[in-house]
Amino acid sequence: MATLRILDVDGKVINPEKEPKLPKEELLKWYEVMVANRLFDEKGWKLQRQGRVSFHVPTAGQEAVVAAAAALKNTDWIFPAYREHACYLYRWKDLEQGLAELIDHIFNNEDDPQRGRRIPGLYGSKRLRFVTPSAPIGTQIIQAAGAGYAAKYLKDGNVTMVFFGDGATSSNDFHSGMNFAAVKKTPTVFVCMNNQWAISVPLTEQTAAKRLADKAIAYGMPGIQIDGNDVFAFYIAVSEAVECARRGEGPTMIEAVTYRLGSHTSSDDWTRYRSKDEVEQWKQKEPIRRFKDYLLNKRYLTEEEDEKIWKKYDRILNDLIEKAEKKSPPRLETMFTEVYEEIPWHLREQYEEARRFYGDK
Ligand SMILES: Cc1ncc(C[n+]2csc(CCOP(=O)(O)OP(=O)(O)O)c2C)c(N)n1
Ligand SMILES: [Mg+2]
Repeated sequence: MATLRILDVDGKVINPEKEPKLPKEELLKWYEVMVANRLFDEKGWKLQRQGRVSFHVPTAGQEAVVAAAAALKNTDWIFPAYREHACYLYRWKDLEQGLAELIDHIFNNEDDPQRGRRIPGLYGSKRLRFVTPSAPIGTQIIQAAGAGYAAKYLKDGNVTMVFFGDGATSSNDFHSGMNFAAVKKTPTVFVCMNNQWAISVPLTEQTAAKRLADKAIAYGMPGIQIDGNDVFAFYIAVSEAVECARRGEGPTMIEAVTYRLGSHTSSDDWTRYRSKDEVEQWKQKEPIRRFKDYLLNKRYLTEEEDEKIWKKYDRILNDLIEKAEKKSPPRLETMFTEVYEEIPWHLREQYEEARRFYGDK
């Protein structure tokens, strides 16, 4: 099967019968999320290098994923890995508020919803049904299969969508999750963000398969490969998989072929294991410029309006950073009170000891 692509690298529609018919406002919302995500990434990287935040997870090059969230209902569950910020931001009615929460989170300040207990980048929101990921690779795959099974049992009509990387396809949880979901026909959409690398391990060392999407065959579910830098391929593939899941026909695996333009995290340096040429070539195919060209061709956007969007989010993010940096760290007690519903005795002892040591902060 051919790779699904609707927008080519110049933003031209090459598959017109598949071009989604969506209102201009919706498409501009995707675009604003993508721009805000890219700027957040650039600023987050610099903040980490300046020692102002502790860690950063780059997302540049993978922003087309926004369209996957757009193909869901708000009651569907998203189980992200750690580069799906665009899906998280899309779920906010007010994008600025979403950015504010993300910025408070990376500063691990008192308004960070996770109160500093998570690595910056591994965040979630119960309200938005965007599940906090765990660090061990692949964990979210079995969680999404299980939550899909629960949705089927409850007949609540919801779908679970899970994101994981090419590296995660080598985890036991990939096998368990895919197999369970296919056997139980759970309403789950498996999205493999194949960005070609698992830290410094290239795809060729991860699998001998021609395409990761082919792995779906062994589990008895449909597998489709898409251009993961094409917002429309994302939207159409996820919409079809979601419809199939809601009809009770079970899960689908989507392999989104994309590229991580930055380093794995702020603890990594990509120049140590891949060529500048390779990165340059992928930059030509990156999703934001492609989508922008489409919007310009459609006359949904002008160059001047585009410039205004970038400037707007640059200013918004700078203001949020300034505010977030001035906020206090989470109160000491939140480390103990927000983990279990009732504090177990051993944590209470540790809390008392911490209070004696640090005072009542
Ligand atoms: C079980 C497990 N093994 C190893 C690691 C260390 N580790 C963190 S991210 C990562 C690479 C994951 O690559 P991929 O799944 O392709 O996702 P990407 O980072 O490319 O988005 C590894 C090996 C881990 N977190 N958990
Ligand atoms: Mg990867």
